[in-house]
Amino acid sequence: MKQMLIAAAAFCLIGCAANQKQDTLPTFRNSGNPLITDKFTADPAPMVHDGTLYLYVGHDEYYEGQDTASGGREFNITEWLCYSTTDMQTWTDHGSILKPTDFSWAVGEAWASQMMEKDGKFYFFTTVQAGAPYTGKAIGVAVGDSPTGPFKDAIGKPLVCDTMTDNGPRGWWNDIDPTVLTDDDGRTWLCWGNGTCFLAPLKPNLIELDGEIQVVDLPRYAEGPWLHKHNGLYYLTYAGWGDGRENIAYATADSIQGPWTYQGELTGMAENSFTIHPGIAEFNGNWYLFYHNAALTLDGHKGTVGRRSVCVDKLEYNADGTMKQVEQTKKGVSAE
Ligand code: FUB
Repeated sequence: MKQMLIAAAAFCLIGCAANQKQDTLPTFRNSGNPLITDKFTADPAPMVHDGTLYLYVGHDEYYEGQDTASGGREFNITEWLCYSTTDMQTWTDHGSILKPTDFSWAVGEAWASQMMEKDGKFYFFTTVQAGAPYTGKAIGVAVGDSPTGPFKDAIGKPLVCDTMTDNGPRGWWNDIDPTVLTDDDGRTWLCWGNGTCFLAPLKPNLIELDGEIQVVDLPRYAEGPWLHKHNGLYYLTYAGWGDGRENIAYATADSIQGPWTYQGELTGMAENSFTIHPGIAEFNGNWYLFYHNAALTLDGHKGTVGRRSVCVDKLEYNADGTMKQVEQTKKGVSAE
């Protein structure tokens, strides 16, 4: 009896501490696009779990000299942030959940990611800049017991590194932007790539590849793939080449391994931004397209290549399964 009382008290203390933490986190109202207005944010990755939509983003940060930078120095992204909502209107800011340097083999660059839950564990697939002995961009996987962490490197090395893929048009920069989808047979697939779109199965443990890396041939493919499924159809949505800047395009297939049919553009180019990046989720009976533009000015710094802002608009389907073109709106999905 005494043991049961102690266990109940411990359970209550842990539960109360978690609730207290949740209650003291900052919140904000959705007032249209951009959704997050106190920081520059990019590469949105939504995950729905247990009635809550979690949104993972890279934290684009201004640094002295950024306005004159060129080459790879446009970006200064040193952490991933997490936000959550139960109604798309009130959002909780969970702050920083992981940094690239939490991977012992990485040196920086918190580029695009996606979170997936399996058997009560949360797997964060993400892009980083690898340090020696690896070269170039690489994909890591971190694991935690809750959607907001803490997370730790699951394997102590890259899941995908530069030597594992052919260097296509983007060379050492091509192993970026992971997206994951679990098929009806329980097999999870990893898709990624800049310049070339790669696809490979994962082992049930989600931390090892389980077969050959295939190349998916997609018209005007740039980067940022996002896999999802709707009414039995597979969708591969990605940043494509628009008119000198990126737009969002997509393809559909009856199987994750294709063949993929190009379905055209889902959006035009993003306001003021060279890049755009899709993240798609169904939540409370609606479908949403998250993306980023560079429309926000913060502390006197205008939006630009490396100072982007996450946005969200509704996503709708036609009767034949194709997606309706998404107009990038100022109102977004704000109720106000
Ligand atoms: O945020 C850095 C990179 O820009 C991402 O990995 C790409 O998808 C593009 O949005």
